[in-house]
Amino acid sequence: MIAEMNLSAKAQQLVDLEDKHGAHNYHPVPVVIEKGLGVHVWDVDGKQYYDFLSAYSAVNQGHCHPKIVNTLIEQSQKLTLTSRAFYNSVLGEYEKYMTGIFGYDKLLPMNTGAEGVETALKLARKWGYEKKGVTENDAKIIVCEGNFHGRTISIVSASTDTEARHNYGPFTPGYVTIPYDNISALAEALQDTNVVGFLVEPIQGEAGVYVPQEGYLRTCADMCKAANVLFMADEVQTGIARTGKLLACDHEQVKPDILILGKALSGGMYPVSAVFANDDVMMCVKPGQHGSTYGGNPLGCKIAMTAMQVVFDEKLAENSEVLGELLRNELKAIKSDRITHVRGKGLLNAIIIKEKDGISAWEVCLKLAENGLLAKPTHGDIIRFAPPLVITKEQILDCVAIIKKTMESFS
Ligand code: IF1
Repeated sequence: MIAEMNLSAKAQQLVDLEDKHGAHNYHPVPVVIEKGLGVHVWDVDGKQYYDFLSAYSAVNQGHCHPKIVNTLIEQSQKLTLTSRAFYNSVLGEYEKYMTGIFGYDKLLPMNTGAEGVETALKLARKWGYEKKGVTENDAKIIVCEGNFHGRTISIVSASTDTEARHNYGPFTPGYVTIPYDNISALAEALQDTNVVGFLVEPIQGEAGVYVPQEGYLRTCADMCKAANVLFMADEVQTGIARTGKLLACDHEQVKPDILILGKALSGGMYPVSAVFANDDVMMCVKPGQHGSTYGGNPLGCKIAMTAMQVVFDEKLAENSEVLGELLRNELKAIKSDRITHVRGKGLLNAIIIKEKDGISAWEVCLKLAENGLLAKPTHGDIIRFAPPLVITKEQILDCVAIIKKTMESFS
């Protein structure tokens, strides 16, 4: 068993520095990254890697995309933050651009994914009381087992992951938890007239890239509509071309009542998240009832507009669809009794590793890193493969060769 990797003195020193002065809320793969460009990153010793995590799908446009960097430089020399106490010259243009792309009346700007989800939860409750007529404090929101929506108290209150919840109580009430990818459980939960929203990931990321059965999202959305319940899609990870369409909901022509985006909305350059809804829902929130100091700042807005333009100009959704298919086919063709399953959509993929002779997903990831490809294990036996969407066919095949060689080194 390979417990740790041999780090250079320089890398070890940087690891020790984090270890000594930073909270121990992560267990990173022992690689110290210094530089990134496109699909590649380099560590402090100059070793080059393919990035197969893409900061959990935040850098879909590739590391340090020159156009996005340029926008960052230009806008940061002009105006970065005004707060929402005043109007700024970029926000309106940004809201028009984004609502035009995604087809909603309004956008509410926030910064992180978790804030976007919090905003959606608050919106759903407000709509429930003010439009649906639910008695105050009785609103319920349906969530799924195995969900990941962020780290705030109200969001971990909706989580079923003991690690994420343990000793963080008391929790926010008002959730109904049902199994993911289960239509009859949703039908039953929707019987409760106090339910105001159903919050769901189109593909469960943290659960291990769990792709629901075809038609699940369509059926859920239709059922929510019939029950006068808001269908709320957390596309923080699946959105912005990751799964082969601009939104994962687009695979089933579903338009959520509330759409949450984050991560790749800014191409990994700056924290930008956004919540979309039509007026019937969004106009429930009045001045003073919600907000954020940085939300809607001109720097983030400009960056996000360029990041979206890159997605369209470089046809990243199309590339993700085609190369995702290729990647899965090539992974399935690798003959290794250690890989028990390959799944995913577009370039959001995972392989399941059967632990054998002390070799688990962690050891496989260490070996992949040694061979020049960075990926992160989840749940002990799953490895996510999600490269930046700017990757080429040749690079995908090169990566498949690295993965194949790595698996062969264990047999
Ligand atoms: C970490 C996971 C991925 C998300 C969805 C909201 C958020 C996330 C669907 C919150 C964030 C991240 C956070 C990151 C690990 C990562 C993750 F493994 F934990 F589940 F991507 F798969 N909705 N996901 O996936 O967004 O507030 O972080 O901006 O280190 O916690 P955030």
